[in-house]
Amino acid sequence: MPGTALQTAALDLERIRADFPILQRHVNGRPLIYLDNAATTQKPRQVIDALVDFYTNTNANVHRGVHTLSVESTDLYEASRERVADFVGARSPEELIFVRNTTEAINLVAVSWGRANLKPGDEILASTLEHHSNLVPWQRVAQDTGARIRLIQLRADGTVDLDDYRQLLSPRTRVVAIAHASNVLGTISNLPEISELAHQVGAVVMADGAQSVPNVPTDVNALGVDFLAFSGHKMLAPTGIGGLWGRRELLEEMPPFLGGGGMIREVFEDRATWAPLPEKFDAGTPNFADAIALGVAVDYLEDLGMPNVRAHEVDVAGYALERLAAVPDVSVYGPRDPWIRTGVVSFNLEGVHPHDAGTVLDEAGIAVRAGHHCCQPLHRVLDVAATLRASFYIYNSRDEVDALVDALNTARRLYQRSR
Ligand code: 7TS
Repeated sequence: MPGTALQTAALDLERIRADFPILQRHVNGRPLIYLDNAATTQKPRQVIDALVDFYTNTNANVHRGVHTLSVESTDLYEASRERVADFVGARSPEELIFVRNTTEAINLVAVSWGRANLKPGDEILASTLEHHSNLVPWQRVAQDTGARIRLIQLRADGTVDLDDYRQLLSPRTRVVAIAHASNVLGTISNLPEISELAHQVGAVVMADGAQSVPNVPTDVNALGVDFLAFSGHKMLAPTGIGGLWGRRELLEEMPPFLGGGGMIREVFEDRATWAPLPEKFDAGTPNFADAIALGVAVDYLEDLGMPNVRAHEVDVAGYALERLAAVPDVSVYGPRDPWIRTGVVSFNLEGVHPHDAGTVLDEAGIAVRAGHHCCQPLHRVLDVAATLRASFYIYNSRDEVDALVDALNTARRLYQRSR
């Protein structure tokens, strides 16, 4: 099953790869093969140039000055909010709060919405495959409020078990915290159905879109969720910027997360009133430079077309699933059908610790992640301490999958000889 040229039906890989300076790098004397995109993606020169251009020509604080640079900076910041809001299908940019990352977005909801709405006896449902970011903030607010967390089980193929979910749902359920896509199994959750069932019992849905917004066309209204969190750094943008989309009525009711400059309407000696959305959640100087670059990243993805991004990912991940299934001693986790998962493929090589296999791959210039990927409850269910994970994005090719398989075969031979 030989790899094919740098071309899939969906994307012009040669052109895309030329946009990513880091792909020219060599690692351990070999051309870099970057397969750790679920951890963070590389940046195209359009995003890097936008940052340099902003700091070179425009830099000024936003919403604070009457001078020209501040007005220009504010206009760019708010224009970016509009583009990012539109990218996830928001009805209005006021529903899009800039945050540092997915983790901060979920903490914002858990603290602000959770403390105002949860009481003893209430239940928070999350699934077994949640990243710690969509579990630990809820555990903390549960401890503070007397609410209780219950985990929805997975089916054998790693998808969220909707029968178990239906059984757990009750009038006590106040919030359902669920990943749109798993960062280990790649499985995509059926959010429209999960949201409809949650709403029937009066619960809100906090969707963790860290692994879906970069890969899958996203429309918050079609998904039916109430909150959606995502990280810019996993979708070509700089680190330190991400988004929280929330339904306007909920965001309006919620108290601010952080207090300080920018989020107030009026301040008195002993109290203050809050600015309207989205400023209510924008305390202190925001990360405007990176927010502006996130808008450029979104433009880059929109130019490619999210359906094409998705089709390319299905092609490369599908090819990886096919090839890995044929490698002796390799077990792949999650479903075989690439259409019900994203470009994340986790696996183990029998008898070889994931960190050792990861080191052999690194010697071949291949970057993958080894570990529990911040999903310890899931790894307990999989009954392994760690896995190897290859995660593909717009610049990865079938040829790189072939190189991964060759390097895994090298690791197998090396460790079989030493056993
Ligand atoms: N949720 C999911 C599903 C994730 O995959 C991650 C990051 C997060 C939340 C947290 O995102 P952050 O930007 O706030 O850190 N996942 C990974 C990963 O799989 N490897 O490194 C980071």
